[in-house]
Amino acid sequence: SELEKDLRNGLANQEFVLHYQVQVKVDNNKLHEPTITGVEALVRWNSGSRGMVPPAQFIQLAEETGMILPLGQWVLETACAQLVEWAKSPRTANWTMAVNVSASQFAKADFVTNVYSALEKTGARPELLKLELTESMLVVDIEEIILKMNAIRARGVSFSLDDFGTGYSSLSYLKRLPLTQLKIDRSFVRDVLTDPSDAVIARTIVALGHSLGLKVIAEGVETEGQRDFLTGIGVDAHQGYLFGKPVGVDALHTL
Ligand code: G
Ligand code: G
Ligand code: MN
Ligand code: NA
Repeated sequence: SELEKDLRNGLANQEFVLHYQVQVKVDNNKLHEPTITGVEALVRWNSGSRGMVPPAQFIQLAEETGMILPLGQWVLETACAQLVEWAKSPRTANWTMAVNVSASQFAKADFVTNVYSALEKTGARPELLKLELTESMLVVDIEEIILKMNAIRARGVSFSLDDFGTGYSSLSYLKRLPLTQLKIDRSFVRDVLTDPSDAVIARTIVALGHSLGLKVIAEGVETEGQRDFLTGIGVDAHQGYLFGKPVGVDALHTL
């Protein structure tokens, strides 16, 4: 297709950029003074002919055509290079970097070495890199998945389970995966103040995560009410428009 051709050229012509959205820690006694602890990298396609294309319009095609592999590696290396850049300044030196990993990228036999390679090529501190997986990619060959995750964990890289609560998650699998964080999907956050079921789901995810020794982050936090409620039920970290939209690296430093 035309889009596929453009995507291929876009990769060759370095038309992709990363935007970053802050992740914060909120102290119950200082609700208005969140501390930035890191960011999530979100890819954007700055296409010559199409303008700024959001990932919803090209990630699926990139998956279907295999282009997600070079694109995903570019994202990983660029995010790691940004960590090294941030290491130079005290304000940003300890920021973590969350990177979304697609199913086909993770499924590749060389995924583990690709992660090592991004770290070695850039010199980024592995402890600052956090890979976001989704439940849907963790259903096939769980033993193989655990081996891969353990190999990456052994280098110090951590794992967050993205969109948690929306997919199929067996609790027995969840217990065995070397995760460090659960990310409450924003569909539960949106109406958490008005829909009692969403409030119960959010509380349950926090309890489940904590009982498994995991941190819990909420995404899609847009209002102070949501922030205060989520902080109150023990959420460890927040991400959402209330704290900052995904922005280019320069705009990030003026937040
Ligand atoms: O802002 P937002 O439109 O950035 O992202 C939409 C979706 O695209 C999200 O589900 C997000 O996980 C996904 N996405 C964003 N960046 C990347 C990336 O670098 N790799 C993969 N696989 N998915 C991404
Ligand atoms: O699926 P993933 O969690 O990787 O996606 C991140 C997506 O969520 C991006 O599309 C990003 O733009 C979007 N996003 C981030 N914060 C908010 C928010 O506060 N509200 C809404 N509606 N979307 C958000
Ligand atoms: Mn994500
Ligand atoms: Na998500």
